[in-house]
Amino acid sequence: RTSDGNLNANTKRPRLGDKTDRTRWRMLDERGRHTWHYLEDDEAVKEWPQTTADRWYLGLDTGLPTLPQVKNPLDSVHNGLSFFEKLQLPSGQWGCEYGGPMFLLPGVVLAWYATKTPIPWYVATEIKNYLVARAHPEHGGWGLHIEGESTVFGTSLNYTVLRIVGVDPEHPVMVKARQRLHKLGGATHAPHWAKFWLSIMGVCKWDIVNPIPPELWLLPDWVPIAPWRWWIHMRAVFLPMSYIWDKRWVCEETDLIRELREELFVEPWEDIDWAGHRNSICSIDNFHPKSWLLNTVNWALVNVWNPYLRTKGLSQRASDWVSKLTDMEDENTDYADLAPVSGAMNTVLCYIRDGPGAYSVRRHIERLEDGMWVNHEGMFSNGTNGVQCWDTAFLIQVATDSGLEQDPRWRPMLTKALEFLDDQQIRENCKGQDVCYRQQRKGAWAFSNKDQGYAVCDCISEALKSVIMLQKTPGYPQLLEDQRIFDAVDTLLTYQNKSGACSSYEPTRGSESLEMLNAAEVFGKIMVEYDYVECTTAVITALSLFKKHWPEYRADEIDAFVGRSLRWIKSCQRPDGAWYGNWAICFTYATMFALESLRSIGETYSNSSHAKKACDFLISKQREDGGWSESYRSCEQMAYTEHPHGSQVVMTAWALIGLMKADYPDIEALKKGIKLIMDRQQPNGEWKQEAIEGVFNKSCMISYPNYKFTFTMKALGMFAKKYPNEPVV
Ligand code: LAN
Repeated sequence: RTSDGNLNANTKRPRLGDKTDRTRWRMLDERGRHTWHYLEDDEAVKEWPQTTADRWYLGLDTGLPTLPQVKNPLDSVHNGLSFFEKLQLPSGQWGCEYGGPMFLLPGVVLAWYATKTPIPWYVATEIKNYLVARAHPEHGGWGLHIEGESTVFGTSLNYTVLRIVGVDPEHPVMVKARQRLHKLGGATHAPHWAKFWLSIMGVCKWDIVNPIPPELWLLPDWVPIAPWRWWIHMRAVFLPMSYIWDKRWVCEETDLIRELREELFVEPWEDIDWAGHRNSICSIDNFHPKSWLLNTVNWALVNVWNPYLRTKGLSQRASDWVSKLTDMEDENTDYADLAPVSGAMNTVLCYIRDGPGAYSVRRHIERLEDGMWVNHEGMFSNGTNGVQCWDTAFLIQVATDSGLEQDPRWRPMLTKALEFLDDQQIRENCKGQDVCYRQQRKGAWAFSNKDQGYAVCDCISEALKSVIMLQKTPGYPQLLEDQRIFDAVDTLLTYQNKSGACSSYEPTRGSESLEMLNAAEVFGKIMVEYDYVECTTAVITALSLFKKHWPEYRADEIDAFVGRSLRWIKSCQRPDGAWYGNWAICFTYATMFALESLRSIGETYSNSSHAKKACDFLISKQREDGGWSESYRSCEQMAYTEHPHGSQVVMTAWALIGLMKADYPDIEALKKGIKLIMDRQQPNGEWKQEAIEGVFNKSCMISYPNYKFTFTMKALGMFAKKYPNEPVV
């Protein structure tokens, strides 16, 4: 790292290159912690050679051989596994980029700026390249996510990032972005989170930010709006936000900041009525308009409470408590934090509180690296510090669903994957679990890794299924003794909602009406945990598999749990036969899960009206070429919408898996889809990236690049196992 600390606009900006030498980038995998390194020194390059995985992530030629021509779906799985095997990392998992949202990188870069963290030239250069590559081709600017139209949120923040890394305001991409931003109303029309970050920068004044009182954290637990009831990501984000808002902290003013004040607004900066723009928001950004209730509360907080009623004593107590909770979060995650959004904010909090150079600040800055990724376009921030446990569990299931777990060819790869899950199981509950409102997690798996350590019920379930299936296959090491399996089940059994369904990180703790206080504007369904078909199915299938092997353990509770969950799944089928998906796009994804749940109690096309209706729905969406093609618009509009780019392999795989789970009788329809997936496989066994696959909070899309391997192979493998003699090509 360079040592010229300050990034003052005219003096010490990072040196910005056109591009870096891609052959010098390396991804370091330390037991599932990823960090990217640029080797400037030729000796280092020799000592640490680039791996196939590095080259693949970076879009460089991997030199992997052309594989034997495939004659049937199982050959195709073998070729896919041969390719994917080359990407397995030393710790046993598959590293993966996890981009998509366009508001993550700004948090990280603005946190660097606020804390005067130097940005090495190669990082600055690749961030610039990424954002230039991702500017909206037609309108300029950036959206909420990579496929969305440009918004004030995306444009004001990413424009700022580009200026921080040293891009000239007269660069054509900047000129176009600025025009777009001004057309949309300028940064005064940004949503809450952008106003928050820009106020830290001193580009906006704090009066433009709707209140985020830390006092909320003093509410007793019984209060229906108390923060412990919120969805965990809201808690994690509003915690540091409230501390920083309370201090109205602003970083040191620089030339760059003064220039941004000229560039981001439509009106002269001195004339802006900051308080008057608290509620200004561009209509494209305004996915979830603030409710009348929230507007009233905000009005009262600004006009009555803050000037007349707020007391120093109470606000101090509140902010001390917030600070303590932040410390607990940092300690429980070794400063990795729940995700980069809150991680960046916690970094700023520690900088304000502990001062530059403090351990908390240094460790946060190191940990922010865990979320950064480099691909063929450049550098950006992932949605989490990786997808390690999740993707590893699915890869194991590719083998078990295809009947390949006994094949000695794949045993070393699968054993390594099992070793990774063994290493990553969370063995203890959090310190101060009840004080910091954390869910029991002993025996669980996180989505990413153990450092982050947040249990999610479907991540526990998928990992648990994978572990059980491999350990019950002769010849695999018994790495997890029974007690560790029971720990996972004990934790899973804490996850059921009253409805019978499961949510993500915790059972639902608050009412849906808390959505009236959703202040983020750009997301929907964000305030509390909801019932999710995907998560519920994962838990049902994990508990059912467990019960087959350990029929005695907590048997009655498991039966009751599974029964309630299944009733819930049936109850939320839509009249058209589909289920709405919350974590990937969209009806295709969720319907696959629901059909898997139905299958687990023997309900299929021929004997269940639910399964039949679901299959009919899926088949009605199959395209001429045999594939499926759902657009992210489905998630926003809650109605099935086709993707303009035509069939997608990942969606095709989801639909086929669902249909096969239901024993859908028309094999010709299945064969058409299988053929499409096989035809898209490259001669080296890989599949190419197509449209974005994942979603959260209804409006924001996120990439799951490994799905084009895991789900395609799973569909092909299931077909091969089910119809071993059926010719497809
Ligand atoms: C994720 C990623 C994984 C995902 C699944 C396991 C797939 C899902 O089945 C349950 C929910 C979960 C764990 C999930 C929740 C929300 C996350 C963490 C994300 C989509 C990745 C990024 C997103 C996070 C909220 C991004 C930060 C944005 C805020 C609004 C704070």
